[in-house]
Amino acid sequence: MGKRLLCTAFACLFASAASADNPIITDVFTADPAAMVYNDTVYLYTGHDEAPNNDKFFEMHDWLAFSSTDMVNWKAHGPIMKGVDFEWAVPGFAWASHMVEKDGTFYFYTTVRHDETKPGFAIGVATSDSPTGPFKDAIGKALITDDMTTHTPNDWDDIDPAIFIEENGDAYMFFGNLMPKYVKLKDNMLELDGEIKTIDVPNYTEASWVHKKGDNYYFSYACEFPEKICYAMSKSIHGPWEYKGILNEVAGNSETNHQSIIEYKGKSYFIYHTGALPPKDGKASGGRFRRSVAVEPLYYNQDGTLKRVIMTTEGVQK
Ligand code: FUB
Repeated sequence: MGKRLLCTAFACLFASAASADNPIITDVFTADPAAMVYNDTVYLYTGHDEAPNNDKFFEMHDWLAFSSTDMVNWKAHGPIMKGVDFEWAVPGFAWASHMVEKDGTFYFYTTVRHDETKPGFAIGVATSDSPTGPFKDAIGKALITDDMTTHTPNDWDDIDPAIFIEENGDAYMFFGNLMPKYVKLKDNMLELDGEIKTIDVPNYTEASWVHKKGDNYYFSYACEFPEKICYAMSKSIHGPWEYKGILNEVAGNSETNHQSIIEYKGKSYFIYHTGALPPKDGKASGGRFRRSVAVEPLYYNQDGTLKRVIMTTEGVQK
């Protein structure tokens, strides 16, 4: 991982790469990236695609963590939690997640499928005192259940949490499918503080992410299907959001896309997934249910709008 095989006339050896090469992780399938910068290190959290082929559906049992100090070389920390560590969740649906730190505690918000007592998808929250876990269910029940979101009939309309914490400490959770939603969290980060509100942006599918640069708020999301990434801008976390267009086109060999946007050591990065891994060891190749995380630089225009991401196989440079 993060290493390039250098071949000379005499030998092949592993050496530190100047560029990361996409996908950045090649020994396991990784999806739905959520990156967090903490203590000068980038922590990357991913779902873990384990479907045996690209025919049926996702099979996702746990979440993985990786870290890097140069965005090129990535260290694997293994699984930080299994979906069924939420005792109320059914196996196989460890979908998209988001990590934030507040006052020394790491809060892991994530999508799972609830058991028959509250049918449909749900969002759980787990905590740890380390960014690499282990993480434990913090409240013993779901933070969001399907019956709390009735704007659309699909039972997966409450997936893909993304947290944004304002400079004054106010925290909001963005989430949704088909209808984007957000809700304020209480100071303890473990309870909702008020009603769930909807967001007015076009072509929303899922994968909400909010970041801020200067005094601009950016709401990016997977749009249409197969998914591109679109974005909107606002001067307030509460909107109104002004649609700005496509940020990233459909990613290779994957109907879904899911972005994470961070700033690290003065540069901006767009982290996403593709289906680009070739077959290995006689196993099925990457694809719609066997995805892999990739990283590109992200650039802003002078007026604060975002330049469209160019997907590459080289990835980012050191
Ligand atoms: O990985 C399962 C689901 O696919 C995620 O929750 C969505 O964002 C899409 O990537």
